[in-house]
Amino acid sequence: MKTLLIIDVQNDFMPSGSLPVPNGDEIVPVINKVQDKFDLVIGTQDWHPKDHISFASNHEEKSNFDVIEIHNQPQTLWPDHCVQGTEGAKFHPGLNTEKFEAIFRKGTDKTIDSYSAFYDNGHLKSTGLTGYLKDKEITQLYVCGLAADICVYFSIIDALQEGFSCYFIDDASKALDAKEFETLKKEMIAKGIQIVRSESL
Ligand code: VGL
Ligand code: ZN
Repeated sequence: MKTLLIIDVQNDFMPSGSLPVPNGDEIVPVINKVQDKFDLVIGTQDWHPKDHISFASNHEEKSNFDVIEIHNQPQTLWPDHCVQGTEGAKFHPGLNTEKFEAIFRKGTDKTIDSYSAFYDNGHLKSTGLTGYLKDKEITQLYVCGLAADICVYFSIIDALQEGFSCYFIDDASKALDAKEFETLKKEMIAKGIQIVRSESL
């Protein structure tokens, strides 16, 4: 079954949101169009409680984008975003979600961040996505969404480690830091992830 995993196409990651990804809204029509090429479509949502550890507002004397250490790992402190139940956490209103068979929510534990759709950043707890896909005997995964250099990147690296063949849809994704993402893209290619464009699907 040809499977598409759409990462975090949510209002707060749009140009008018609280953690804007440059041109993030441009991928919405591209994602709507490619969904027809897939037998199984799954979405994810970043879904934080208000007191989430990744929000700078929950740390005294810290600013947005400061980096601190949590569980022996660097943690960027973000503006409040994708708070459970808020407008910012909703999918972009133009995103077609009719074909979504399942939605996996992540970042729900206030004590740890979760960039990947598969595991939290400490790789302590699984979201259940691997089991869900393996039950369906999925072996290949196409991944796209926001942000290419954060949640899409960590999801695809975990997917590879879980044994899936991975395809990154370049024009259906946008990065927070496009320049930094060029380096990560080279790393993805070196690891065996294929970079594809939506027209070729
Ligand atoms: C994301 C930063 C913080 C993402 C989520 O979806 O890429 N980035 N939380
Ligand atoms: Zn987040």
